[in-house]
Amino acid sequence: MTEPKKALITGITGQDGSYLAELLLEKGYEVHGIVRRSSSFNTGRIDHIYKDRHETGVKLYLHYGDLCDPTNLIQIISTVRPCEIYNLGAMSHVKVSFDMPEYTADCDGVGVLRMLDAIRSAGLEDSVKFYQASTSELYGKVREVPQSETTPFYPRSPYAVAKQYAYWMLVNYREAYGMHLTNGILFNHESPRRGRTFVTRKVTACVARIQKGLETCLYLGNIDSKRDWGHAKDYVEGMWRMLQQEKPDDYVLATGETHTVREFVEKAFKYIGVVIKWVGETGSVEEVGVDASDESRILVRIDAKYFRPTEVELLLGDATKAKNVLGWEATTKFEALVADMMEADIKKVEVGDLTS
Ligand code: NDP
Ligand code: GDR
Repeated sequence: MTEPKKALITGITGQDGSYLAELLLEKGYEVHGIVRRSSSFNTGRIDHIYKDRHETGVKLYLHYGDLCDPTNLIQIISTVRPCEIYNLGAMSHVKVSFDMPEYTADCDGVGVLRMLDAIRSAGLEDSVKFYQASTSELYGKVREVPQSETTPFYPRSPYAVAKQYAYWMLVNYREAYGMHLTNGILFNHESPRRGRTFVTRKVTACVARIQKGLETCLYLGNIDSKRDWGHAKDYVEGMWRMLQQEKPDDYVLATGETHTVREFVEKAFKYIGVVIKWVGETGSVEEVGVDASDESRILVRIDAKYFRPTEVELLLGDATKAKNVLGWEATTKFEALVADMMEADIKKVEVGDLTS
């Protein structure tokens, strides 16, 4: 009997890590994940597969570690000796990166260099295939639409600058040492497992709670920015396909559609039968409902706290290369994505899982 392929995932407890772990287990991989030590449980997104491991022999193993701890990374990679590594771990919140720029640089930038050097220290540079979670945030200030692998970068946040360092580290090590290193330049992708501080999930969770009378108003920042939103399940399939290629390369994954945050909010309310009527200038109080003077009908308000010092106004991806080379296409588009997230959050509210 042949040994199963071994994959190592950093960020396995996050949105993408959890879907990717499921996908690789389905494909018969032995999956190893790096988990940060936390004073409270942080494995909620993978508990279902970890429990299965005890009951049905699913091959999932977790290791404590951190991208800021090089000795620990060398130890894990040398011991596990994976053939594929998916580096999804990151301080992934763009707004928070303005509050924690140095930590973000350490984790999202230098952390990637630590992973690459840990592979070399373990003597695996000729055998490992490495996926780096690069991002459409690299494009930042609009210079070309749609954005593809050849669009120049102009990062607009400490997060994006750190990710740009990582991107170029991969390119450099690929050219310098011939390693199989691939950047997946992924546009926004969401799901019912999306963290609740990202705008899509913040909206769907809040709208579901408003429907049940648990909340009265949704507070948002810039509702005019545009994003190319896909479904995380589609995107982890794309990550895997990238590492099945004989040669490493960089690929954009995107839906090819762009929508404003405003449209996302409208669709989410429409899902619960509320038609939004926006009033006021952008950036002022927004109002919904029939009677504009009725305070209780104001379901969305703008709060300056959620604006970023520099914003990425427009993201729209061109995933033609991924389609041609990987045979990958986004299967879930905007309307279906909102519906999937709304359906899940309404269910969560019903069973008491979204109490705050
Ligand atoms: P999440 O924020 O849901 O998950 C991030 C993961 O990284 C979590 O498992 C988190 O652990 C872990 N992590 C955070 N800091 C460290 C650290 N210092 N050491 C080790 N692990 C750490 O992000 P997503 O799943 O949405 O995204 C996955 C990756 O893809 C990220 O790198 C993100 O920047 C990138 N990306 C995401 C896109 C998206 O739209 N989702 C688009 C493009 C790129 P814990 O659970 O303990 O917090
Ligand atoms: P983004 O996602 O910054 O694109 O990064 P996020 O959902 O945080 O913001 C999207 C847009 O919505 C606007 N916005 C708000 N955002 C948040 N979080 N909260 C609000 O209240 C709010 N109101 C308006 C933002 O200004 C922005 O324009 C995500 C992350 O997953 C990154 O890790 C990843 O690299 C990129 O997507 C691609």
